[in-house]
Amino acid sequence: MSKEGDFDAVRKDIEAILKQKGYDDGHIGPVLVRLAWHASGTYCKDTDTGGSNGAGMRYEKEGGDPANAGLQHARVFVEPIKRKYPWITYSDLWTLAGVVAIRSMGGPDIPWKAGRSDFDDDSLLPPRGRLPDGSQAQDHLRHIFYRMGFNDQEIVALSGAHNLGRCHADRSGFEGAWVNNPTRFSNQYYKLLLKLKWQKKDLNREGAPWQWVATTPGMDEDDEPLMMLPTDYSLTQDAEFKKWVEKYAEDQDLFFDHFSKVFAKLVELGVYRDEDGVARFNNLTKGKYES
Ligand code: ZEM
Repeated sequence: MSKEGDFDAVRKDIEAILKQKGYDDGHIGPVLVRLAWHASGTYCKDTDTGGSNGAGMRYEKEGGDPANAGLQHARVFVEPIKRKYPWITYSDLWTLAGVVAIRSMGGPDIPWKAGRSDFDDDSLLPPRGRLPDGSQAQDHLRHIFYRMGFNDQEIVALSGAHNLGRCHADRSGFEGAWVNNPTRFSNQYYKLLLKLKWQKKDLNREGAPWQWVATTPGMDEDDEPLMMLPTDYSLTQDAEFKKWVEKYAEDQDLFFDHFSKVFAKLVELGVYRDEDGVARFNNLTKGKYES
């Protein structure tokens, strides 16, 4: 039996479940990273609501949001760890799982602090519609990520998480992976954005009308092409964003350094710790959702 607060033991147990034969590319790391991101990306700096406190996806109101489709798999994968370490909050577990997964897939170390609190019911959840929509473009990215308090450089660095994992037709409507080795963290996403000849492919699905696709020279004809969301591609169609795409394509160390900082900031959104180290809730408790 591990002692309360032994986060190193939790980290080890998360690492031990990452490889899962029969799930996607044999690895649950990418979907855990997406869980940490969606748990945090509801933050609004103007109202100081949302963010990684609360673990609201346990409730239908947030968990059933179409934007969160597929994340029930991630939550089920980490449930045995919650049962083994009942003292950890879900909001700490989900953010820690993302950080551990990134490191384990060859990514940077990311500073992580414990202390998030879980909601006891669904009365304090942020409204739906705060997460980005992949079928849109750079104006939408700015609208969504400025609301969380990120700048242009941070938007491009965060987007590099799409070096991991894939899209699932039955979750988002989009399909395929961004890179050839989607369980290895690198700056390949930026290189491919600039290098490949991207073409529009119609999907004709609600929320996912089309996406960009391309093949790399080594690929067979019947291999699944690589993909980019309209939002990913828009990073190359905007001078300020493209500048950072080029820097990160050239310099993986710079990308890892910036990604570590921005992911650490992401999982801290809306978290304020009292002197005892426990994060009470932010303005969610003050009924600010009327506006
Ligand atoms: Zn994603 N993301 N994301 N993302 N994301 C998907 C998958 C993954 C956007 C988006 O619409 C989508 C960030 C930002 C943005 C990951 C991490 C992060 C999918 C596919 C979509 C549609 C879902 C599916 O079908 O399963 C948009 C528009 C974004 C705006 C920039 C940020 C920030 C992330 C972390 C820092 C990851 C790891 C995945 C892969 C999940 C998986 O199951 O493999």
